[in-house]
Amino acid sequence: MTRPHLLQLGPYPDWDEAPLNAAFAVHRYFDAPDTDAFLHEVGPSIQAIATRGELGAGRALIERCPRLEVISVYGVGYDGVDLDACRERGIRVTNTPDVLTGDVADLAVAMMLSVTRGVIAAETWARDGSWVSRGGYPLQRRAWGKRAGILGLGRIGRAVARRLAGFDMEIAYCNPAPKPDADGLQYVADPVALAERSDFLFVTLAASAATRHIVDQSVLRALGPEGVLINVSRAANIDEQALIAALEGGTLGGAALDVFEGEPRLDPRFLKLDNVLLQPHHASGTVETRKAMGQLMRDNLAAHFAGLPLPTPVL
Ligand code: 8YV
Repeated sequence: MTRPHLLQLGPYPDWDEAPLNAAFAVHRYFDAPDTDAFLHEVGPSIQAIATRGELGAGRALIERCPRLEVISVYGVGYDGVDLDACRERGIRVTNTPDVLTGDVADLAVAMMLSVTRGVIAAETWARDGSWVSRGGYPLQRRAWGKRAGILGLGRIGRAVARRLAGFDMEIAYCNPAPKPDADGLQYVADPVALAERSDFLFVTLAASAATRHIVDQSVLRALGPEGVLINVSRAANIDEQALIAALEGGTLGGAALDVFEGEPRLDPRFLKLDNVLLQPHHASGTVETRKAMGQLMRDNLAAHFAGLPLPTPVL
């Protein structure tokens, strides 16, 4: 039986590459020295695209693949996939929800603790002799018992809230509409109002054109000089220029970020700031979760080509 032709947009761990290569005729876009020439050659044969959350698949690429039937995203976020282009041609889109929720929520909480207790700089203090030469580490800010805001009460936002309940925090959330089953969390209709009543503001919102820069200057101002922003969603949900200005000017207490505009390259101004924790977009990055993501990505592709219902369809 001939294997369907698949365009692979980025690398996967070896444990995913092997089964993908066994089931598909894989064309590695990211290895091509000249992607335009590569697409000219293989584009007409492509029936499936395997991509990752942060890589997506834009209209121009989709248009180069006239036989494309399905795009399978290794990641829960599909904001990088041009859904309109897919709808126009009846191209199916799948993602990997649920399997990564716990790990993303774990890292969000770790980031909160790390930034408010100065865990990274304290480690340097112990390691570089400062403890001996300068004495005890400067006092930090407490996490437990404070007020947390969850911007976006989806699967990941709920998992963050469940974890924070163990920190005896007052937790509120903001969503386009109140959730009927919000586990007793307080609903706040407006992001500025949520930031005003938060010490820690978690951004766990699925990104879309409608949420672009939802965390803007006014939200950052409301969070204030003692407030901390934690983003494990997408950089586009935050006005990064306003964020850097607020961190530089001290009008925002701190930030812990797993996602950046133009990642993996960071705005160099971030590197000069000591009130920001920088993480390399790895919230879903555990062996257990990445294995489950790879499996689900392949299960979706296999179901499509077997004519079966897709396990986790977006479109
Ligand atoms: C990435 C993500 O897919 O789930 C998402 O939307 O952005 C991540 O899980 C992951 O970094 C693999 O590329």
